[in-house]
Amino acid sequence: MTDFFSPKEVATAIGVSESSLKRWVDKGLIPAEKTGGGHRRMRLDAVLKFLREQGRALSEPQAIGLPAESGRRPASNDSDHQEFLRFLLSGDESSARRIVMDAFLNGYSVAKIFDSIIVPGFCEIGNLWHCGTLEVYQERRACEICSRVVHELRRAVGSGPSDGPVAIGGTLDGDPYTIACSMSEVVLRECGWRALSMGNMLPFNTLMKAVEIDRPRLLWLSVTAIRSPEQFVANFNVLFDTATSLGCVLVVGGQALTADIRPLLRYTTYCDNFRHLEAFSRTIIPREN
Ligand code: B12
Repeated sequence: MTDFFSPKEVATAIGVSESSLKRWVDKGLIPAEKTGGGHRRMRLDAVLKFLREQGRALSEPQAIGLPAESGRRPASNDSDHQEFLRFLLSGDESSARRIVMDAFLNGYSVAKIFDSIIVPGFCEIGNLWHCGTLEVYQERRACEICSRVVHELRRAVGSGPSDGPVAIGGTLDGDPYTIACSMSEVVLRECGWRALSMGNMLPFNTLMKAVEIDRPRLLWLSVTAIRSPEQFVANFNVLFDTATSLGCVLVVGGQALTADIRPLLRYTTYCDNFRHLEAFSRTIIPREN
């Protein structure tokens, strides 16, 4: 799906005339680029930013690739995570997407969406699985849907300023968990970082190389499973020393970093949710706008 839309498509989505839309573009309310033939084209993230700032409802969200029924502005609320969970469990992907995109259009930061809607859902999935009341396929399908929803938010926040500081991250060898890692990338992108996840199961040596070659300002690690605690602690601390000697901060989070293991590790900051990451990352670079 393209990330660029014509004035006609955006006007249809919002339910205004194409000429009004073009006027807004020409006034600079929605940044647009011009094609070789001189036609205005708007990026999805620019359109969504405009909608969030103006509090505008959508009448035909599909025209810009959003789920049907999204953007009709029911206020997001405390029961969203229960509904989101219900849709995850029944495999209703478009309704799950709608809950999340509505929260985004209602002005929630991606960190708030993750902490208040998606993470509680997965915590409950873990409980249901533990009690044996959930089929394995439901858990796996929920992970698939979640990955696509997180990817959609990644498109929605855009790629950030091309001169933003670089952040890289991943999960370590023996750790197959991908969701928190991808979420960290999107949170940092929304905060103006050029963040790029390197994926999961990364051996320490290759992470060290990535830090030496890419010279990020921030390295994030999500740690949900640890294979051998002694080896983990030793390697982790070498990684910290290497990263900080190159001017990089090390931000960590994850269920496996328990109160027992954390005192043995060196890191710049530990976050137990994404709003912590959002707040910490903004102490390093100023807020955009
Ligand atoms: C999805 C899932 C899986 C999937 C993951 C798929 C994928 N693509 O990622 C798969 C199928 C791989 C899996 C496998 C297993 N799983 Co599992 N899994 C889960 C589940 C349901 C969700 C985890 C998740 O991703 N949540 C979403 C993320 C975003 O939330 P989070 O991890 O809580 O992270 C939060 C913070 O820690 C923090 N955070 C995390 N990382 C970072 C990083 C940064 C930088 C920041 C800022 C913040 C941050 O932010 C989040 C918000 O608060 C949990 C249930 C639960 N309660 O978490 C069980 C759970 C973690 N799994 C469990 C188990 C037992 C297993 C298996 C052993 C099952 C089995 N018998 O095979 C295997 C082990 C795999 C391994 N090699 O280690 C147990 C772990 C129990 C324990 N403490 O030992 C849990 C808790 C389920 C349960 N209730 O029993 N699992």
